Amino acid sequence: MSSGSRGTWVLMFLVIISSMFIYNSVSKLDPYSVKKKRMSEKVRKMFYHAYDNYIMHAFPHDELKPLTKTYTDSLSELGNLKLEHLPQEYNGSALSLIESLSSLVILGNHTEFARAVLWLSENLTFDVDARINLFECNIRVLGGLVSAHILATDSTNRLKKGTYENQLLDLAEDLGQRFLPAFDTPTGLPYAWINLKYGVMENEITETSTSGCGSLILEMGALSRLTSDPRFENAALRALRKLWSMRSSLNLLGTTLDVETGEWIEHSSGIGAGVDSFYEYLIKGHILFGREEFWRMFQLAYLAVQKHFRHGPWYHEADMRTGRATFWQLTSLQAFWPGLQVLVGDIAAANSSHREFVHVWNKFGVLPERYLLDHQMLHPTEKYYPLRPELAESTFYLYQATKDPWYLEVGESIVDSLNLYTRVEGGYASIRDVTNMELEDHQHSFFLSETCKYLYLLFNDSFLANQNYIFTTEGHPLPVLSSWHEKLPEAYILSNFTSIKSEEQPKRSSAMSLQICPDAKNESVESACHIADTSADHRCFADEDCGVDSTTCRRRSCSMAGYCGLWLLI
Ligand code: DMJ
Repeated sequence: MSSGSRGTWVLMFLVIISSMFIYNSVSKLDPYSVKKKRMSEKVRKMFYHAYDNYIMHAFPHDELKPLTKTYTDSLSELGNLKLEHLPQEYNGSALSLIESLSSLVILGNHTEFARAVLWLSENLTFDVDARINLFECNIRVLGGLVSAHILATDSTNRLKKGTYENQLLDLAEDLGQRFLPAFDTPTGLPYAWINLKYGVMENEITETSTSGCGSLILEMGALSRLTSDPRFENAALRALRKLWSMRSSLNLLGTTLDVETGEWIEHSSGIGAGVDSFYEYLIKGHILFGREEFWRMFQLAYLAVQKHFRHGPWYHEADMRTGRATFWQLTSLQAFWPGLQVLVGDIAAANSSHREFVHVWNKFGVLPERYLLDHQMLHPTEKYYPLRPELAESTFYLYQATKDPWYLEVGESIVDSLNLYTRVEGGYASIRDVTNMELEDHQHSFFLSETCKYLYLLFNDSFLANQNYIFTTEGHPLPVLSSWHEKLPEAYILSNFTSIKSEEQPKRSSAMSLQICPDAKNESVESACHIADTSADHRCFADEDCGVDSTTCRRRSCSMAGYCGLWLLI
């Protein structure tokens, strides 16, 4: 061989080796990182467009009216029940700012977070003559304050030393105390409405919802843990237990009830309005506090839903006494359910429902509030889309669990629709009618606390790296701390939630959730039950190679493809 051709061979050899090296390192990178970066920046800008307009035109009132660039003091109107008169004294409680606190942290804007904390510390008071909805105030205000307090005091030093002296916790404690008179009923079930200054008003209505009684435990439980005052958690627990005792023999609950008599008013229910977060708080309450009791309730409740409400990928409503179908409707709020299913590892069912919601989203451009499945048409009056987060939330959970890039596509189309139909100069406006995209002058605070947050986390989950958070129903993160767990929960045996097992050898399908079981090497991650997989790359030969999921405390198992995960047995 001549020296020239030898040189060519050596060069080719080097090119092949280096391209193999480049290929290897590139293939180890996330192939979607460019798209994720672009999209997370887009969502960041969306958040600030909504937030800055709120600050400019509505702060310190509750919510922004983006079309007229004015404000609404909505806290006392939430819950769809109107206040007869708004007391003069009530001037809003900076609701949208409170809702934005944890989003600012997730976006890494610690300066604005510090400014907001300072303003709230100096100005916020709950000693106002305002009749507020307990459930809404709990998830939005109490949850926002408690979560932000934890984010302000964890080990990350987001706030400059010495600038924070638990003011948010003091505010939360004050608010929690103002909630307590609502629970003073013969049943322990709380009134839906309470006046922050004067307590339960004379002749107050006694009707409330299942969510109103059963979705308080995360915020009030966390408040008790932080203040060492057990009254908040006890009140929420008593109400939840009473509610659970009212279930039917089918383990179903209704939608509305009377807090004085403990009798059901509306016996029909589903997984949407008035009930949704009851289910959510059973599983999340179990995750946060490690209570076996919540897990037992959740299992029975979840199985009853899958048995009586599920129809293929859809969920209809049914009478709690008979299980007979009542309304065949898809509602926008139901879209959170696939996200909840990811938490328990029922990923195949989550994926199939999520696809249907996406289909409806694509059909209308956004998700209408109510769609009549039996008539394949929109509900005549509930044609609105108030910037709800539920589909984005489920998309985020499913992407976390599966890393299937299809969910990134879904997220992108949600972002595009929001910008196309709802973005106006003064913020983001709700849609009054999805058939003509007529706008309504309202930017709900959950757009800041949830919709933007879940979309951002879908594309940039760095906030979650090596952390172990659950999100309240309003999207406020709470860390899962071993010190909050009453006892170490047992590792749960995988169960087939969705369908009854018929085969002797169940097949393992669906996706793994690497994200949920943190890296084996990371000892600092807080969990009451986490047992790392034997191998850091989560590969396995048998179930014994897999550990215990840090968030749900369920045992992971080895898939056919040789990965540990929360697998669904079908
Ligand atoms: C939010 O306030 C919460 O997600 C609640 O659980 C349901 N409704 C809204 C968002 O749609």
